[in-house]
Order: sequence, then C-alpha cells, then structure tokens
Amino acid sequence: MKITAAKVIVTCPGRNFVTLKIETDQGVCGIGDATLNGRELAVVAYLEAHVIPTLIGRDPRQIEDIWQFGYRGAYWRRGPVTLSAIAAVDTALWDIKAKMAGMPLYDLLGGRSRDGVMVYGHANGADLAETVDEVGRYIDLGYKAIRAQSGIPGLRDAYGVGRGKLFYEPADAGLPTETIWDTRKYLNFTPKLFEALRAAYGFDHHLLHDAHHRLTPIEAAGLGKALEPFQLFWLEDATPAENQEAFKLIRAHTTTPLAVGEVFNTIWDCKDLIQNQLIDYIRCTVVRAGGVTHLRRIADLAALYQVRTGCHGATDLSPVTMGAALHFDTWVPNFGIQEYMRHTPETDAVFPHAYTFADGYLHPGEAAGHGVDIDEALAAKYPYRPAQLPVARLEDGTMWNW
Ligand code: CS2
Ligand code: MG
Repeated sequence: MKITAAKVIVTCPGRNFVTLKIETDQGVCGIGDATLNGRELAVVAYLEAHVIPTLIGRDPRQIEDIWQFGYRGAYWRRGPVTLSAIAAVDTALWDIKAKMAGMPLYDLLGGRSRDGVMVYGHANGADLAETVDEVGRYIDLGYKAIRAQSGIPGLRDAYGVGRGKLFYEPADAGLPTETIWDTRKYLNFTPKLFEALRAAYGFDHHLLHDAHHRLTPIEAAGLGKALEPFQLFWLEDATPAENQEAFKLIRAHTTTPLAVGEVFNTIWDCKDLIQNQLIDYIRCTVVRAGGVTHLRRIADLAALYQVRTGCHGATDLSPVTMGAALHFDTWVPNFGIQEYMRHTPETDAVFPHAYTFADGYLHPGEAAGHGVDIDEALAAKYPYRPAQLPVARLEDGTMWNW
C-alpha cells in the first residue's frame, strides 16, 4: 500500500482551518487537522515544502515510523509548527488505518472505555449577572460541566468574553487587537463570580475557569485558595508553564485542581509537571501535540500519576481534531473531561462529521475512521483571511500574556 498524493486545504468558514488530505493507491483517503491559530500559513508552508514530498510512496500503515521520521528527521525538534504538521499526518494516517479496518478509530485504539465523553461548554457574559444567566443556559442545554468567564468591573476587556455567546471567536482581526489587563481587578472579582454561581445553582454541576496564563505563581496560589469553597473542577493555566517548577509554589497553597497544557507540543513540556504531581489534568490535544500517536504517550505517562486528560477543544481546533479527540477520549483509561466550544453551522457544513452531542456528552459515532470529512467544494468558497489572536498590555503599557 502506498501514499500517492497529499494536499493542504485552507478554508475560512468564519475562521481559518488548515486540513491535510492524504490519498492512497487503495482509494482510501484520510484527513488531519493542521490549524495553528494566527500562524496558519507557517504550517501550510512546512507541510507543502518539507513534509508532503517525504510522504509520497511511503506505506501509510507505518504510522509509528512516519511519526518518528517527522520528529527525529526534522533535526530541529519540537515547536508548535512542526508538531502541528506531524499531527496532521498522524491523524490522517490513523483515519486511513481505521477505514481500512472498517472500524471506528476508538476500536482500533483498544476499544470503548466509556459510554460518552463528558464535555464542558463555555459560558461567558459581559458582567457577573450575565455570566450567571449564561451558565444557567448551559445547564438548560444539558451540560454537566461549564466553564465560566466574565467581564471584570473596571476592565475594558477580559479573556474569554466574546461578542458572540455560543460561537465567540478570539482571533478577530488581521493585526492583533490590543487589550488591557489588570490582575488586581481580576483577583477581586473572580471569587465573587463563583460564589454567585454556587449560590444560584448549587454544587451539582462541574464549574471550570481559565486564568489564561495571566497570574504570577503566588497570585495563582492565592486565587486557588480563594476558590476552594466553590469546588472547581479545575483552574486552568493559572500561571505560564514554561517554568514547570512554578507549579510547586501553587500546589503548596491550594487544593483547587489544576489543568495545564493546551500550548504544549510534546511529552517533554509536561514531563516534570506530571511526574511531580503538580497538575491534575493535562490539556494537550491531537493537533497541538503530535497527533494520536504522541497524545497516547502523554496520557500513558499521566496515568501513572493519576493525572487525567482534558483535551483542549476551542473553535480554533477544527472538527477534525474534535472527531479524533473524541475517539481518543472514548478509549483513554484516564479520561477526565473534553472541552467543547461549538463550531458555527458554516464550519460544521464544511466538515461533515459523525459526532453528536446529547445530555452533556459527545459521542464519536460509529463511522469507520475518525468520522470527520471535508467538503472540498464548499471549503473552496471560503478563502483564507488573515486573523490573529489579541495581545494584552498592563494599564501602564507593559506587554503581558494574553
Ligand atoms: C482557551 C483557548 O479554550 C481554551 O481554554 O485557552 O480558547 C485559547 O485561547 C485558544 O485556543 C487560542 O487559540
Ligand atoms: Mg485555555
């Protein structure tokens, strides 16, 4: 069996997505997501110039060897561009293998470990009252777990609060929008939000929150401690994790569970955090961390330390990543939760998929492969549009983490 062709499809049904399609001499094709939000064309160039030529003529069944070739063969290891490209190839090859086997991907990985994949949705509002209402809307939609982000009094912009509600999109401009950040205002407000949410809805639902890398370790420790009475499912990206040791300080002060890793690319980025039991959930997902092949390795390391998975699932990960992640989630023994930020109907139409939502759970479906396709004719109607994520500055103009 041989790979005969591979091509990159860029489409923008409201936001940009990059998809790799691999074709074989047996007529079976597979697709993989290669979207890197705000840096899409870097991955396109990497795939087209450096990866696709090495795939032609290879046996698509040799998923492991092709992964190792992409990783070791690059010499310049790691990084989001390289690992997104490797992930796209890997996802497409697992899709092909599962289609050849006539199985949904989760069956090929080792079979079903659960009946459904618990997801969390994104509730966000301009202020506390609106955010409380939005969380209520998600409860009414059947969600068991909800992430709450709110506008902050006295701050013009806050992370996670979009113009839209069910479908907000942060990469909203051709050049980065400049937002203003104030940690003091955020720390004054956030415990009040969760106090109000628990007062309104009780303790039966899981509540989550994303600090989006904005805090120093000691500030993060203080927030975790202040949130303890409200029993969060997790506090995410409390402080940047380039320095994995920073989490020792947070951990020493709070029992609020910690989640990290949406920006990680490999097992090396989370090795110390996992082995030192400094986190509770690892956020890596298929496209960002080298595909199903590498994500499995991260999950297996995490399992040794009772760290559970919590795959990133924002809208900048295409339905192809969502589909593949749902198969992974259905199989992985140490599953925790899956993020589910809904794609727009336009995006769903470009990527017809087998997965479905019901009662707070996503189900990968029974189609052979990962169950997600691309409608190329429709994709071609939405040309690429430059779009970048915002940046953040402190009130005095200092650059901060968005
Ligand atoms: C966020 C993301 O979903 C999350 O937890 O942190 O929305 C993140 O901001 C985007 O994926 C960036 O592209
Ligand atoms: Mg996040």
